[in-house]
Amino acid sequence: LEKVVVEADELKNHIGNIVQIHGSIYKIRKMSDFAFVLLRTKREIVQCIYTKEISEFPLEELEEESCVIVSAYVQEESRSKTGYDLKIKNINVLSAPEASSPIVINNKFVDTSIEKLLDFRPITLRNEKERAIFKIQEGIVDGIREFLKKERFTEIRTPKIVYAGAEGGANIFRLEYFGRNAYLAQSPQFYKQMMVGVYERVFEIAPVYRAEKHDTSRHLNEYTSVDFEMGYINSFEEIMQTETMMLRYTFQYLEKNYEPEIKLLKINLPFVHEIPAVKFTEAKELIAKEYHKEITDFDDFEPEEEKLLCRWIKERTGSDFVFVTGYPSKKRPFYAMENKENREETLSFDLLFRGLEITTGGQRIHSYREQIEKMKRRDMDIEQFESYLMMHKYGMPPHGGLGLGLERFTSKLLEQENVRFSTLFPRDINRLVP
Ligand code: AMO
Repeated sequence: LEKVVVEADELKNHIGNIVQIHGSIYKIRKMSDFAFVLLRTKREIVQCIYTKEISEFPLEELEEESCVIVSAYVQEESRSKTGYDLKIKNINVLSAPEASSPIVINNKFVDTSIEKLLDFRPITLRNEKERAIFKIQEGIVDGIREFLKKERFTEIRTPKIVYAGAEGGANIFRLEYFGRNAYLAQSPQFYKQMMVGVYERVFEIAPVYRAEKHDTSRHLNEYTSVDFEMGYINSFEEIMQTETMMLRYTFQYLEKNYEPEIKLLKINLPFVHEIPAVKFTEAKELIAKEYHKEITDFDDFEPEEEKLLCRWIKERTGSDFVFVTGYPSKKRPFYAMENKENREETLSFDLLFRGLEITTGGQRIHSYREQIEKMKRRDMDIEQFESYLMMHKYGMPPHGGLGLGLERFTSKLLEQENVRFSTLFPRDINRLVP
């Protein structure tokens, strides 16, 4: 019999052959006269069978989390889910662990606190479900990227060490840069706008930094921002339309390419048709009226209000998403374009998904004069922003875009309680290690 080196997803093509496949021993489950040896490969957990008749070594020699090359016979078996059994002939141990895992990682899920789950991240991620989360996240990014490229967006990479904050507020990390002040980018806002003047449509998927001092289930200090920016738009609604199509495309992409993970994590993929939109002020009043909630903050949503609005929309329309438009100017950064009819209001929006804000977007000011005027009204140091204002000064099309928080999006898709579950190695106010 010929011995071939195979990947897990090729096994079905090798019934009747002896194959070699490598991976880590995920779990050994002893039965009365044989044992299941589960092999963790790149994406699949492969079930192998140890039997005294075929296997040429004692089972006691095997240890969980050993890295091995398995030689096995792929035998047709109609009772098996896969249509075959993988009977182990021999195992070559390449590396054995020094100690056994301090946390049980090979059950259906890792049964521990979120702190331990994250403290032991390098190994807890080996759990089948834990690692599937980040395959889904990969699929989200691939789907988004494929969609945006199809729509003729150019992918860019912008600096994360910057000279000024783009989003305002106190949540900016400072650092010393060869004797000068520098910051960690809160967003690629300035740079993606500049690149609209170059490529018309651009996007970036990269880390950004927010010095959030609050320990909440939705705030990270480092997260992945999915940003796009497009020129020659007629209105900010065009950005919302593009995001709607992007989400629809991404869910289809996941459905097509991530079936095993969708099944394993029991993901409920939302159906995206048209996403309902409500104006900010109307949403505030609606929540107050429907849920007898007193409005305490007239300029922003409280987390509870985001949840209630989503609930209301879901019950009325069936949509898991809702756009909220016309956010108050004073809560939006200086680059946001205002509604000419009502200066208190911006031509911007947020997208809420299953109770949480996952996107902010809108139209930007493209006129140099208008931008300078607004900055003056805000008492900003115009000189400091000279390099940003260059694009306005030397010609810019009407444009707008958005930023979507990848971890928030993933965690809501997976209906998790905390954004950290969808962050490989979260950075929060208490966490820098691992
Ligand atoms: P904003 O500051 O609203 O907008 O951020 C956009 C999206 O990023 C996510 N997000 C976060 N995720 C995890 N932890 C955080 N601390 C955190 N902060 C924000 C959210 C949010 O909706 N430049 C604009 C976008 C634009 O207009 O293009 C911006 O950064 O999902």
